[in-house]
Formats: sequence, structure tokens, C-alpha cells
Amino acid sequence: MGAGDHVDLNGFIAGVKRRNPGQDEFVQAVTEVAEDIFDFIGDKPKYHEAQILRRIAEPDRVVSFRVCWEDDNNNIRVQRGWRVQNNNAIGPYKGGIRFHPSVTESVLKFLAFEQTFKNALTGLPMGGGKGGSNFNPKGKSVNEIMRFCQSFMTELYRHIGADVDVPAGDIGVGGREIGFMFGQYKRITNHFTGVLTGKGLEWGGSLIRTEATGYGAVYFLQNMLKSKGMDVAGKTAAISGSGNVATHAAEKVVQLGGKVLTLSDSEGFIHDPDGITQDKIDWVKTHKTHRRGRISEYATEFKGSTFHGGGARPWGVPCDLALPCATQNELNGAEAKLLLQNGCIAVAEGANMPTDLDGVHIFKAARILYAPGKASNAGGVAVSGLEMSQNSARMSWKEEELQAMLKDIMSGIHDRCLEYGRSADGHTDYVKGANIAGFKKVADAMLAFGVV
Ligand code: NDP
Ligand code: 2IT
Repeated sequence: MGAGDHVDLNGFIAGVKRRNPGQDEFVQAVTEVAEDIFDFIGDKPKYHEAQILRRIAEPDRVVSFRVCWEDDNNNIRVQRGWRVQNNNAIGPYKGGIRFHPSVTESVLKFLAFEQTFKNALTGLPMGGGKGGSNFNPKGKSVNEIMRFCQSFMTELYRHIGADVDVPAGDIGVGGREIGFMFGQYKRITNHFTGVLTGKGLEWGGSLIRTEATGYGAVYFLQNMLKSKGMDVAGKTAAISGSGNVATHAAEKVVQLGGKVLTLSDSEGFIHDPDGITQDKIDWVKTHKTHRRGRISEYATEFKGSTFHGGGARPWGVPCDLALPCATQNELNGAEAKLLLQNGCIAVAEGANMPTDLDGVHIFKAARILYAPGKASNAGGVAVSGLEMSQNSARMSWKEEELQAMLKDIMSGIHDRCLEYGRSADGHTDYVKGANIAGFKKVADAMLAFGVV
């Protein structure tokens, strides 16, 4: 492999595929970024001579470990755990932990790679990492989840630290799991430090961290619409997912005067033509988080709404705005076309890589307002960064201060996307803007460090 590799996009992608066999999600994420970065570095030899993209696409390290735990029937269960530390050029590794049966090394490598660009975009000093396990929290008792979290942390603790690597939540990991993991970290190390974010307010957490990803995604959408003289008010929105990101995105759309038509989970989606109002969102939050129910029950609870099962996704429901907030590859090329045919004008990704490569190309070519997750869902990790600052300073900011900082960070990310993604005719390619702005910050830091 020589520097010449970096001149040829296809050769570069072929190399990534060859070195990462069977890791489709990782290859997909690197391909999407490389398509824009090759354009950008074409006339900037310092980046390709130093093999910067090649280096960012090779995680600093991948730690894989066994997680044993005992279920309520005294069976010994064995899961696999990982922490992918992708890049710490601009700050300690930072990124969530995912507990879901679909978790593989490929999924966590793609997430840690994306996180590196996302965290750079926030303007805060955070590198990129991600971790998790193929543990399935569904159907487990609270005690089983606690024992799993404790066992997971009993290995993870030696790889993390407030200035080393700071995990947080993601799919299947919320405040409760962070509590179990923080408790175990503290028990093993005897250190009360900001080693995790998304903590409870009584023990070092930050206000608005829970809401930040969903709210931030809608602030980003608002910024995109504003650039075209439009607003969220009066617009209809299709949202997928019904977890942390989806419910808070829905809440902010409603607060800004929009009408939310759909929510979903892995079994299907609900369509409520009357609109999913705040009281209905509150019901979903309680139902999903505390009762651990399914979204299908919404249709029984609220008259006039319908449930579409068999894993159906909401993208066939006509809407002005689409916010995919469930998981990766939940919106394909055919669905992207359907959204466009039905008049969708803007897409803001709350999830990470929810649109497959086909879909990305279709949205880009249609020149609609399309924000990739690394830009629009950065509000969560941004408030995690603010939680780290508050922990270091041993103080806490007020809610109004944090709300203002979140809005400011989201409009800063929007500005950075415009800087690198806007063409002469005024159209903005937010994918290109986010990729280049995120890359440039990390790349310039790496150049300063020499060959490491
Ligand atoms: P939650 O666990 O709170 O909710 C996940 C939601 O997505 C659930 O409704 C779940 O349905 C659905 N879902 C999960 N996997 C699948 C699947 N394979 N197919 C269909 N639906 C699925 O997670 P979050 O809301 O925190 O995360 C959602 C997305 O947002 C993820 O991509 C995550 O990486 C991203 N994100 C999260 C951030 C955060 O701060 N939490 C920050 C930035 C991005 P079911 O109950 O049936 O599993
Ligand atoms: O994907 C993400 O940005 C997150 N899951 C949040 C990470 C964090 O460290 O808050």
C-alpha cells in the first residue's frame, strides 16, 4: 500500500473491503465519507501523502472481551463485549454503548468511525469511540440487566477513564444502565470521576442530556429550513423509532408547531393522522421505558391511529419532513424515492447511518435538505461534552444555559456544513459539508503529531 492508494477512490474502497472482510456496515460508513474526502484532498497533497483517511479508517484499537453473567434461573450466560477506540487526535475517546443482539464488531467500528467526525463537528475536544455487546435487554429482569452491566464494566473499567475514554448510552442503554455501570466502576476503582456521561442528576449528570439528541436534531432541521426561508410550524413529520431519540425529536417538532404522524419499533410503525400530541408522546415514553411495551399498543390506546406490522417502516406515509431515529439502514433507496415522490422536502437523521448508500445518493441527487446523522444527531454527544466540562469543574449549569449552548452548538455545526458543503448556486450538500469539516479538524491535529 503506497501513498498512491489515496489518489484512487475505488482502489481505496477495495483496500478497506479487503482489510475488513464481512464488515459491511464499517465499509459502508467509510465509503460514504471517502466519496467526499477524495474530492476535497485531490489538490491537497499533505493529507493524502500522510495517509490521513487511511489512518482514521483504522481504529486505534478494538478491545473484545467475554462477559459472563447469571440469569434469574441460575443459568450461566456468555456474551461478547467490545470497546472500539477509533481516534483520539482531538480529545479523549467519546461515544455511546449499545446493547442489542445485532451488535457486531463491524457495527461498533462503523459507529466509532462516524463518531470521530461527529465529535469534531461539535467544536468540543472529543475523540471518537463506541462500545457495546450483543446482549439483548428485551425480556430481561432489572436484576439480570444489573448483573450484566456489572459484569460488562468489570472488564471495561481498565480501558476507560475521564481523560482516556468516556462512554455514554445508545440503543438499549439509558439512565438505568449508566447507573449500574457507574456504580460498578466506582466500586472497583474507588474513583468518583466523569468517566461516563448520561448520569443521573444526583450523581454528576447534566440537565437536558436525555432530551439533547432529539431536540438537537430538530434544531438542526430548523436551521436547514430557515436557510430556505421556511419553518417547522405547520409541517407534517414522519419519525421512526420510539426510544430516546425518536420521542424527544417528536416532542420538539410538536413544540415548534409541526404535526408528527408516525413512530415505530422493530415490529412495525403506527400512523396517527390526528397527530401524535405531547400527551400521546408522554404515554409512549412511559409505555416504552417503564413498562417496556411495544409501539403496536398505541393503536389500541388512541382511536383513529393504525398499526402496520411485519417490521413495516413509516416512509410510505406522505410527509414534509422525515426523521429516521431508530437504527442503521432503516431507509433504503426505494424508500428514499417514495419520500421524494410524496413531497418530502427535508430529512434530518436522528439515528446513526439510518439511510443506506443508495438512499444517500438519491437524497443528494434530488438536492433536498438532507442532514446526515453525524451532523444532525450530534446534540447528544455535545451535551455529553458539556457534562464532562461540568464534572471537571465540579459544578452544574442551569437548564436555560444548557439549552442555549445546545442551540448554539447545533447552529455552529450547520455553519460548518455550509462552509464546506455549499456550492455556487446556493445548494448545500450537508453530507459533504459534514464529512469535510469533521475530517479537516481531525486531520490537521493528526498532521501536527507526525507519523503516529
Ligand atoms: P433506544 O434504545 O432508546 O431506542 C431505539 C429505538 O429504535 C426503539 O424504538 C427500537 O425498537 C428501535 N430499533 C432498534 N433497533 C431496531 C431495528 N434493528 N429495527 C427497527 N427498529 C429498531 O435508542 P436511542 O433512541 O438512544 O437510539 C436510536 C438511534 O439514535 C441509534 O441509531 C443511536 O445510535 C442514535 N443516537 C443516539 C443518541 C443518544 O444520545 N441516545 C445520540 C446520537 C445518536 P425496539 O424497541 O423494537 O428495539
Ligand atoms: O451516537 C451518539 O452520538 C451517542 N450515542 C451519544 C454518545 C455520547 O457520548 O453521548
